[in-house]
Amino acid sequence: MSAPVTELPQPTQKIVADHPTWCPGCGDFSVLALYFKLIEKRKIWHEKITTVAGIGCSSRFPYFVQAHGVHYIHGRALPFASGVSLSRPDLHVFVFGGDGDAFSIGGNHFNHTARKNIKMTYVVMDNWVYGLTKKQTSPTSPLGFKSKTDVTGAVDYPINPMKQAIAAGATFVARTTHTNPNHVLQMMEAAMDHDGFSFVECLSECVEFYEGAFDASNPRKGGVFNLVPAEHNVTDELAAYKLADEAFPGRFGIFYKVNKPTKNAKEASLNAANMEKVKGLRDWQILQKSFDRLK
Ligand SMILES: Cc1ncc(C[n+]2csc(CCOP(=O)(O)OP(=O)(O)O)c2C)c(N)n1
Ligand code: SF4
Ligand SMILES: [Mg+2]
Repeated sequence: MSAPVTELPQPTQKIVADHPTWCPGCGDFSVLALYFKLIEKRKIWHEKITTVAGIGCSSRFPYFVQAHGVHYIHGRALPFASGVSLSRPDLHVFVFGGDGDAFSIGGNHFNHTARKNIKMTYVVMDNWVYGLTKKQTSPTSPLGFKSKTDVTGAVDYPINPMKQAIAAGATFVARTTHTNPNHVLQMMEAAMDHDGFSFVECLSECVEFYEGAFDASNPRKGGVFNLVPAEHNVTDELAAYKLADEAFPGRFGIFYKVNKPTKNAKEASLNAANMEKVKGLRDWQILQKSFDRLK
């Protein structure tokens, strides 16, 4: 098991938003507001949370959180967050980003971080388009979507983030939408409490370049918001995969959740065993032993 994350009675500093620069009406505002709500609700110390992201509109997230975080290289948020998570078991590590960052340039990192079960929460704000670079086809854009890279409509089959997460080995896989704030909060909270790699796909509308993309999932726009059926067994991988296969708007909630040893726990026990072997030695003596082995 990873070391428990420290929660103390009061945050040392209220975490506030630093002038988000998203377009008015962008779904990403909702995710940011609920992140603050989560931090406040759980009374997490300012020093005990890290917010990591890659590049994209959604990935600007850490700029708007006045706490420790990093706006890293496009698609490389997960390797950076892995280092933080493995070296600092006392922190909540949250990663936010877009569908392009997660599944295009960062696609391979997604698979490997999931299979290693590194403890962190990854919220992908999926808007089915590259927003920051002004409307290119993304890996989640549906067939026929007209963009600057597919002027006559997308021809490539989109990926299904939920199926991909389950198949890659993520131990917590959930889906939500920015138009249902209570549900976003619920999913982020459950993800944070999971000891392992937790993935949340959050539909987050790009009102500038893909307006109305998720109307079919929004009851206020005539759509339907269907929860994961109460009888669904979250430990049943095949059942989760079948849920993920439902046509849009599909289901919302926790699709899959299993407990498996994390890489954090495995590394911690390896480190402890190695430290035992060199007990009582000074740093230079340990170094000397390594050099001696090379002789
Ligand atoms: C190495 C590299 N390649 C390409 C880019 C250009 N670029 C910046 S953001 C982005 C895509 C962002 O899309 P997404 O992750 O879906 O985020 P959104 O803006 O939609 O929230 C691209 C291609 C870059 N910054 N770096
Ligand atoms: S371009 Fe789209 S994703 Fe980017 S801030 Fe504007 S509405 Fe949001
Ligand atoms: Mg996007």
